[in-house]
Amino acid sequence: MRRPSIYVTRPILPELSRLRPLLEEIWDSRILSNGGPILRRFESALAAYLGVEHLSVVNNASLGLVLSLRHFGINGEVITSPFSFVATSHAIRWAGAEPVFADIDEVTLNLDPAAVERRITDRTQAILAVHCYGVPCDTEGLAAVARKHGLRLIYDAAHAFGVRRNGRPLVAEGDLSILSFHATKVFNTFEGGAIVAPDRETKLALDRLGNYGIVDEVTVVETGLNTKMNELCAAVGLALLPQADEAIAARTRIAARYWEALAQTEGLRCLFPPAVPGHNAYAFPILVGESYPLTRDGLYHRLRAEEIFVRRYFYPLISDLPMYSGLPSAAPGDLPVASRAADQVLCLPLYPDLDPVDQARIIGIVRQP
Ligand code: T4K
Repeated sequence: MRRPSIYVTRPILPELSRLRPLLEEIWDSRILSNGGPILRRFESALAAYLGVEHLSVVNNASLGLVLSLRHFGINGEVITSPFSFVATSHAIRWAGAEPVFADIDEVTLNLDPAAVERRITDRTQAILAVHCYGVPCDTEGLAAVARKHGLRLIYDAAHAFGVRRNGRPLVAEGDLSILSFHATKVFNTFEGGAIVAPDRETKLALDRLGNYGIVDEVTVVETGLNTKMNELCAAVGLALLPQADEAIAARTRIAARYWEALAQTEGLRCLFPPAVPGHNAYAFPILVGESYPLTRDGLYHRLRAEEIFVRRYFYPLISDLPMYSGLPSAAPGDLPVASRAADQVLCLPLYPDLDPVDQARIIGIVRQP
């Protein structure tokens, strides 16, 4: 019998019994968008879940990033990680600013504060750091650099849903943090995201900028954008929130199985132990080193031949893509850690209902390719 394909991730979906009454409410009210009642309830429930006071839900993280940069009027240089999904740098360009790439730390694969500091010029206005795979950045180190040089510190927290450190939500760090609720994420609203803001004033300013800059029927005060989440997506979010803890717990169990089975494999480095308290097990990245029997791409193709669709998140480096590779900061020789990580990384399938039999098969192949 042909085995079904296995993907790197699969979305969780809300119980239909929880979603149905919300759909009926939408059908009754015919309020589909523009800060509707379900969106407002979702925002409150989400803030409570994340342990923050103020946030603005948006229609995706990419626009959330653009909106955040525009909110601070950032149009100069923004220091960022080349080891991320391309949306991070694209958002900088769409905001009217220019990405400047700095190298990452060997252990966390997130921006190295010392490398960031070396990239600062008199045009630098902000740092856009990424908590890659939900692993926290060196937030103290980055905050110190930002403070010393008067820079905004914004976090692309697309992967960091629910991550807590020392009991504190990671998304409370920095000036703003942007979450993604795309289908591929730990928590999803089909498409969506949120910006965590430090106070109500900032939240309301973000909401206005994301609603075309409209104040009232006759007053438009700025060149805004449309970043509103519709009621259907908000309903999915509201109905799914009660399942978030169990989803993270299930991911953590699966990550733990990978760790136990693979951590000692010659030539592989599993990026982080799964039992780090407060982590969300966003992904299970491995680095394929020289003493492994196959190259990273060899293992990628070996698994694909079995219809196991692992992914090379994040290869190629953003700085190697044609629209960025000409930038002075994109020279691979200046980004040695990021370049090596991009050449070695492979993300194994990880999602709450990954079948243990399938996982055992994946582990078997990775251990003996
Ligand atoms: N910053 C960072 C650091 C990010 O990682 C992302 C997004 C963003 C910003 C921007 O967030 P959003 O603007 O999207 O809110 C995916 C996602 O499209 C993207 O959201 C995500 N990061 C990135 C890491 O991955 P692809 O092109 O690799 O996705 P795709 O369609 O190949 O999907 C991967 C696998 O997921 C599929 O093989 C099967 C599964 N899948 C996917 C979808 C869309 C499903 O089972 N159901 C689905 O509906 O980019």
